[in-house]
Amino acid sequence: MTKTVLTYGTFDLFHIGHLNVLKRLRALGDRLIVGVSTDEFNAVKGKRPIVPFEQRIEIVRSIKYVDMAIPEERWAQKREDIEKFDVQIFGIGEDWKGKFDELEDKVEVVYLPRTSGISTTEMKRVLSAFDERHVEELKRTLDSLSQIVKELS
Ligand code: C2G
Repeated sequence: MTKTVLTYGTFDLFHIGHLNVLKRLRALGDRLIVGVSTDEFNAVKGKRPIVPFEQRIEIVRSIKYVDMAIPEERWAQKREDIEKFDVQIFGIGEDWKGKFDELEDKVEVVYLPRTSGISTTEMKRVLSAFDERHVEELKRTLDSLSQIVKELS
């Protein structure tokens, strides 16, 4: 019998942490189905991805460990997807530990260790340093510094 693994995520600014968890999940079964959160559903989750949904799902679909990518639109869709795709294992990173135990009446629920040292949130924080306002601030500081240097010399 084909063992089907199911997971969900936003996969914004796709990085090695995303790749590792997909690779590990695929190794648990014969096929991996990935639900990619739509931009509307991310708004519900309080997230605003940088990369639009259409591009994120295309990237996930192109990962060799992924056999199928579907839109994730609601919290409640997990149970429907488990039925629809005849899923045996639900897996996700340990940052969700315990959050999906209620699915254990249907499937084996697995929480995998996260890849340390990389996160989309951190990447977005670093990128925000380059936004307009910060650059303007930087410019002003440099201008006043060069003014001081001029006055001192
Ligand atoms: N991940 C990881 N290591 C990292 C970063 C992320 O293993 N350094 C894993 C997460 O644990 C998750 C997957 O990568 O299993 C996707 O992470 P996100 O895109 O942040 O997913 P999230 O927005 O938390 O969506 O219904 C569940 C949600 O859709 C999960």
